[in-house]
Amino acid sequence: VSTDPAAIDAFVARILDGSVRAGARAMRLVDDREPIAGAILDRLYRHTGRARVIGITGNPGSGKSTLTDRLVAHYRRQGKRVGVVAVDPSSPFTGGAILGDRIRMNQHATDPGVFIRSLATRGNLGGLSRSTNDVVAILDAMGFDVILLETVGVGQDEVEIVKLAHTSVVVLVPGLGDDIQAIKAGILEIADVFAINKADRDGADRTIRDIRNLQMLADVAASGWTPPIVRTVATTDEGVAELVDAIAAHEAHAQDADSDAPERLRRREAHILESLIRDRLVERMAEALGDAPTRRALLERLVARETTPYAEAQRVLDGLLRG
Ligand SMILES: Nc1nc2c(ncn2[C@@H]2O[C@H](COP(=O)(O)OP(=O)(O)OP(=O)(O)O)[C@@H](O)[C@H]2O)c(=O)[nH]1
Ligand SMILES: [Mg+2]
Repeated sequence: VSTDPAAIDAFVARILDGSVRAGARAMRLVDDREPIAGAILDRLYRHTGRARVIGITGNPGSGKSTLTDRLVAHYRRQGKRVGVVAVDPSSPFTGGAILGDRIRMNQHATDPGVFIRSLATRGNLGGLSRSTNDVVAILDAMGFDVILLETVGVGQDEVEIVKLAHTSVVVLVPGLGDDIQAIKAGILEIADVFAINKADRDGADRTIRDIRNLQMLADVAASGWTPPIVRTVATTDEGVAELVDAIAAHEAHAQDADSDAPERLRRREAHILESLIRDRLVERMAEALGDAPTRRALLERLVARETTPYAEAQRVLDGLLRG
């Protein structure tokens, strides 16, 4: 893509037209941190905000990808176009293989109404958040109605990424036992819908009871929305239609007077804005700290107490603010 404004406009028009080639190309530009990506995203952004972003978060191996694969099939039957963003997929989609930058789910590989993209956890916190935001914005601009965002729900990165979702599904498996106590704060905060996947295993009832108890203790009903708990067996599609209904109910609740949806939309923009600023600051900090020898020399001076991190931090910040 040339930097000529007319060429950028033409490229942007192709993305808005839903061209898979142009969309994939834009994502590569984002990945490679090409400066032109910023200009493209800036032009696309006004056309975004139509897609419904659904986060699918859960522990490794809880069945997120299998469930996502099933959800795609359900939404396709409703005639919706579906984008999938898998952040750090440590295991491939069911029966799929990673082909270039596209994970192909068996049944959806040749469906033009489905676009699947994986993102590796490689950069810093802001970097991953920002790439995810950018890819979701491109899919949104391409006209995908639903965007499924699969993230492993363990680290801070993922909690950040979930802020992008309009509805966030937390996938749990039976037999969590006492673990649920450890994760309760985190999951209660982010879940709009619980999927108890692998419900073909023992212990699903117990897990559901545990969550209900936690919800009661936290008095979630007071917020106007009590996250429904749906049992699923992703491998056989059992309960997936009910999960789709629970997600739709959460979307419908956004119209209610007591919904926090307007506040969430603002929080979503705050998250995107702050990710951009943080990511650029981190980049510029790295530049300001200089090349490896310069950095090392500074660290040696710190070790020798010839200077202090307080003074050096101020010096770097002053430089950034002036520059
Ligand atoms: N018994 C049973 N197995 C399931 C179910 N759902 C998924 N699995 C299996 O669990 C394993 C992990 O499934 P994935 O969909 O890859 O899980 P994931 O959460 O995406 O895993 P990561 O991306 O590695 O975190 C696979 O072998 C699935 O076939 C289920 O409902 N019941
Ligand atoms: Mg997965």
